[in-house]
This record gives sequence, structure tokens and C-alpha cells, in this order.
Amino acid sequence: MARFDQLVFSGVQPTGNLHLGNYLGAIRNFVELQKSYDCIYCVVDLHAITQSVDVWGGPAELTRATREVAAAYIACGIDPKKQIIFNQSRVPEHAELAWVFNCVARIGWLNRMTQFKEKAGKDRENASIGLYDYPVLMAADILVYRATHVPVGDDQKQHLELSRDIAQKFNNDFAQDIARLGHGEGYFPLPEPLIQGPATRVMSLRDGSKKMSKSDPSDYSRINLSDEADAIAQKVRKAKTDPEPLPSEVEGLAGRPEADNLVGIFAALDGVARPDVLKRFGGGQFSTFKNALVDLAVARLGPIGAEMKRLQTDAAYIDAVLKDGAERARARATRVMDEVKDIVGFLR
Ligand code: AQP
Repeated sequence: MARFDQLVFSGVQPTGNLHLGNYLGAIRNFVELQKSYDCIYCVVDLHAITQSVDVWGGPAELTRATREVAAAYIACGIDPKKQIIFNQSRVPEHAELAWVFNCVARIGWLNRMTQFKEKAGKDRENASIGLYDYPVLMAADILVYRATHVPVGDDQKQHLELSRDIAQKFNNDFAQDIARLGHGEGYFPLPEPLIQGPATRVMSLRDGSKKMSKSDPSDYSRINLSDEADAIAQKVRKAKTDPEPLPSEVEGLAGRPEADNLVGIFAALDGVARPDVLKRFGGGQFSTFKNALVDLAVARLGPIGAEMKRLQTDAAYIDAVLKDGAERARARATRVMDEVKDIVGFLR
């Protein structure tokens, strides 16, 4: 296998309300990783339009949400000068490589993707081809930079495995050509998922069996990064719990998904482990714990929300960051795409 420079790539869809799950499962880790890696963080607008237009909200909403995700990246601490922040549709090589990968990936692989089944629901015949093909475009997003590490929430694990399968099959299918062109034994790295922290799957505040999600119709199911302190307090206080007090040991959270979720959120926001939270609050009333969680969430998220709002009043700045990032991203992506064309045999 060829040696690859370590590079982090990840993305967030501009589809509505960025929430605590996106922050704890993904964006917070993006910020941490920039200390040790070169990073490319994308606002994946091509993915956003895979659902029906009433889900992503139409052109004006897509533009607003694209700027909001970029503002969140910067407000959370990603440095747009050192790292690359851009929106996906500005770098056409993502879609171009996705086509090549469409011809590498197998229908049977895509048929196993659980996210498609969840998002398409019962009306599968009516889902867009883009939604079905989403994981192939995601593989292209990562591999068009030959990225080696991908920080994501737990829900993206299966898609990452598919990216690895696609990279492996491309390397096998074109092994002779890859070697002939001097790329060693494999052209694409097998990207590694980085699923980190105590909150890799934050659940809905209304239903501990459902993932916290931007598209949940109930705003009480999630804490948005843009929520004011009052809204955060109301949502945490109304969050579903059960009648038992918090246990003192982690084992006592088994079969109590809502309690487990709130403890996980507290641990992640406070930078401690679940047992530390239970040591402090175990045996006590939920209301005491919830009040402490409100204070913690407001202290951690308040400054991010305020900075996002400030940045969003300066659309020209955000647009300049995205444009500059896209130019730097594209310079890398065209190099890879040219090599892919040579490997596959496309004249250029
Ligand atoms: N509940 C979650 N807990 C932990 N991580 C999460 N992520 C999403 N939800 C949770 C992670 O956030 C990153 C960006 O997600 P996305 O915008 O690309 O799409 P998604 O996973 O489909 O997010 P949503 O919020 O659930 O949107 P909808 O409602 O449109 O489906 C990813 O790394 C994801 O793992």
C-alpha cells in the first residue's frame, strides 16, 4: 500500500438547524483535530439536496444554511486560514469522482445502507436517486483529497465502511495501471473513521431511541447551536426522563435511554466520563441534575451561538472564506482527478 500524507476530511449538511449532536459528534472533534492534522471541512450542499425540496427548504434556505454551517465551523474554533473551509458544489471534482465510483460500487453494497432505508422510509420508490447514491458521493468527497481520517458521529460508520470498500475495489480493479503510473500498490488510502468522545450518538430529548436530528419536526427534540439561554433551559427541563433518580453506577443506566443520553451529554460538555457525572449526581433528583445541565449547556454553547450570530451578519466575510477555501480545495482535487483519469484511461 502506498504511503499517504495524513489528512482529515469531514462535512456537515446545510439542512436546517445545527444541533448539539452535530457539535458533540462531529464539529467539536473537527476543532481538536486541527492541532495534529491538516484538515479540510466541507459544507456538503450537494448532499443537502438529496431529500425533497420541502425538507431542505429551497434555494434561499440552502444559501442561509450554508453560511450558518460555515459560521458554526469558525465560531467553534476552526481556523479558516490554516485549514480549508468551503462548500462542496464549488469543487466539481467531487461529483466527477462520484461518477467513477458509481461504476466501482455495487448495487448490493448500497442496498445495505441503513440511512437510506431510514430516510426513504416506506415511500422508497419515490426517494431521489441522489439519496440512494449519497454514500458514493461521500466516498468521493473524502477520496478526492485522498484523506486518511474522517471524524464523524456514530451514524456515519456504515458509510465510512463503504468508502473503504470503494477505495479498495478501485485499487484492485486498476492495480496494474496504478503500479504502471508509479503510484505504488494502492492509489487511494482506506479512510479511517474517527468516532470519538462520550457523545458519538446524541439522542432526541423527546425519545431516547431516536437520534437527535435536524429534520425532527419537534424543536424540543434538539438543542440548536443557535438557541438562546432561555430556549436551552426550557428544552432541558422538558426533556423526557423516567421517574427513578439517577443511578450511582453506569450499569444502572441500562434500559434507561433518556437518562443515559442526558448523562452522556453532560459528560461530553464537561469533558469528563459518564461515571464521574454519576459520582456527582447519582441518587439525587433529576431536577438538580437538569439545572446543572442547563448551566453547563448555556456556558458551553452560549458563546458559540453568539459568535455564529455575529458572523452571520457579515455574509461577505463568510462568502470570502468559502471562496478562498474552495480555490485551495480545488487545487488539490484537480490533481487527484487528473491522476484518476490517467489510471482509468480517460484522455485529457
Ligand atoms: N445525533 C447525533 N449525535 C452525534 N453525531 C451526530 N451527527 C449528526 N447527528 C448526530 C454527526 O454530525 C455530522 C454532520 O451530520 P450531517 O449534517 O451530515 O447529517 P446527518 O447525520 O443526517 O445529521 P442530522 O442532524 O441527523 O440531519 P438530518 O435530520 O437531515 O438527518 C456527521 O458526522 C454526523 O455523524
